[in-house]
Amino acid sequence: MERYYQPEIECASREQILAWQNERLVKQVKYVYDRVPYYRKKMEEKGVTPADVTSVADLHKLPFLTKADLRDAYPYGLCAVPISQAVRIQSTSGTTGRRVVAFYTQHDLDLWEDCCARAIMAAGGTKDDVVHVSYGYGLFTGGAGLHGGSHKVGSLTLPMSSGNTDRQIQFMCDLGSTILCCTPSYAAYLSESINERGLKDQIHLKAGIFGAEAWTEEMRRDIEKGLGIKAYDIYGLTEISGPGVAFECSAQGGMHINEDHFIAEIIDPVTEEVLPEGEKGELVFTCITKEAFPLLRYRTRDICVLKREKCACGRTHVKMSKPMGRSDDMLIIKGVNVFPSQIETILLNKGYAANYQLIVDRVNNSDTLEVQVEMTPEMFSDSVSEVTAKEKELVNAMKAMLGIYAKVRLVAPKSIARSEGKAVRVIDKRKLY
Ligand code: DLL
Repeated sequence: MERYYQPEIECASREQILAWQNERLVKQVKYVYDRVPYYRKKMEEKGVTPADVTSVADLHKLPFLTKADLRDAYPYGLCAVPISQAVRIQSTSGTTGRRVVAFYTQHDLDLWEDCCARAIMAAGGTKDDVVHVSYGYGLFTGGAGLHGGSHKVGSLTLPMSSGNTDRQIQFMCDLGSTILCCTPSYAAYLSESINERGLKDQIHLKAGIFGAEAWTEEMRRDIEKGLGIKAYDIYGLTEISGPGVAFECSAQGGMHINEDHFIAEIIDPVTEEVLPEGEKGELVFTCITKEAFPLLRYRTRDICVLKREKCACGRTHVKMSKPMGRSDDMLIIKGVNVFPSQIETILLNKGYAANYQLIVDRVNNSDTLEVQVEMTPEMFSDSVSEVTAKEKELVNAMKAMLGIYAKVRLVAPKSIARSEGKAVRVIDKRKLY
C-alpha cells in the first residue's frame, strides 16, 4: 500500500526532480523524433534536432502540439508504438470535430494508474476504503483511471459508472462507500438526492475526488457540507493520460503535478511566450515517461497558475491552481471576456446551487446572454414580485462583475437537466448560424 504514497518521489528535492526531468526529457525527445514522423517534421520545420535538447532549459526550442495536430494526425499519426504493443485506447467526448484518441501500452497504463493511486492516497485512501467510482467507464478516462488507481491502493473498488442515481445511493448505503469519485456536478446532484431522501446519516463517505470539469470553491463548500466529506480536486486530460496528471492533497490549496512524469510550463496563449512561474497563462505539458502517446509541449488550453511553494503535506511537486477556465471556453459577449466560472461564483455566493445554464445568442447583430438559474426549494416562491426582486439582484451583481447586461431568469427547482458526467453549462446559439 505504501508504494503509492512515494515520499522519495513526491517529496524529492527540486534538484532531484530536475535531474529526473532532464534525463527523461532528453530520452523522450529522441524517442519521439525517431518514432513519430509527424512530430519529427514539426521539429525539422523549426530547425531543431534531438541534440539541441540537453535539459529542461531547452524545452522552449521544441514546437508545440495542439488539438488541431491531434485531429490532423488522427487516428494513428502520433502513436509511437506499433499496434502490437498498444493495449488500450481512451478518447475524449469529441463534441466538435474529430474525437481525440490516445493510446497506451501496458507500461503507460501502469504509470497512469500509479498517478491515480497517488491521488487516492493523498485524499486519505487506504486498502481499508471502499472506493465508489461514479465517473463514466468506457472511452472516457475518468472511470478507468480512478478504477485502476483504487486497485493499486488495494481499496475495495465499486465500478458504478455514472447514472442510475437510486442504485448509486443504495450501494453507497449498503456497501459503506467511503470515497466517492465523480464529476463535481454529479457529486452535487448525488448530495441533493441523498439529502432529499433523508439518507445522509446512512452514508459513510469521508472523502470525494472530483474533477474533469471546472468547479468553484463555493461548490466545494456546498458538496462538503451536503455529504459531510472532504472534497479533493483532481485534474487531467485524455491526451496526457487522463485523471491524475495533478491532484490535491490535504492542504487543498492547488493540485500537485506529477513532475516525475510530466513537465509543466505556462505560456501566454497569444504570443506563445513562456511565462515565469506564478503568472497566469495556458498550461502546457510535456510527457517524459510515455511509450505509446508521448506528447511534447501539448497546449491544454487550460488557464491556470503554477506555484512552487512549501506545502503542508510535504510534497514538493509544483502545484497548479484550479483551471480558471479554458482559453477556448471563454465566451466573448459584446466584446467582453466571460468565463462561466465567474457567473457560478456569483450564484453560489448568493445562496443558489450550481444548477444554471448560460444561453448566448445574437439578436439584431448584438450578442445576448441569458442566465437561467434554478431556485433552491427554500427560495421557491409563487410571488412574482419576490422572484423579480431576486432576478434584479443577480442582474446587478453580474453587471458589476462582468460589465455587461445579462438577462436572468429564475426557474423552478429541478427544471434544468442534471448531468451524470460533465455538466453542460453553456448553450451558444451563435455557433449554429
Ligand atoms: O476530464 C480527465 C479527468 C477525468 C480528469 C476524471 C479528472 C477526473 P478530458 O475529457 O480529456 O479528460 O477533459 C480534459 O477537462 O483540459 C480541463 O479543461 C477539464 N478538467 C479536467 N479536470 C479538471 C479540473 C478528463 N479538476 C479537460 N478542474 C481539461 C477543471 C478540469 N477542469
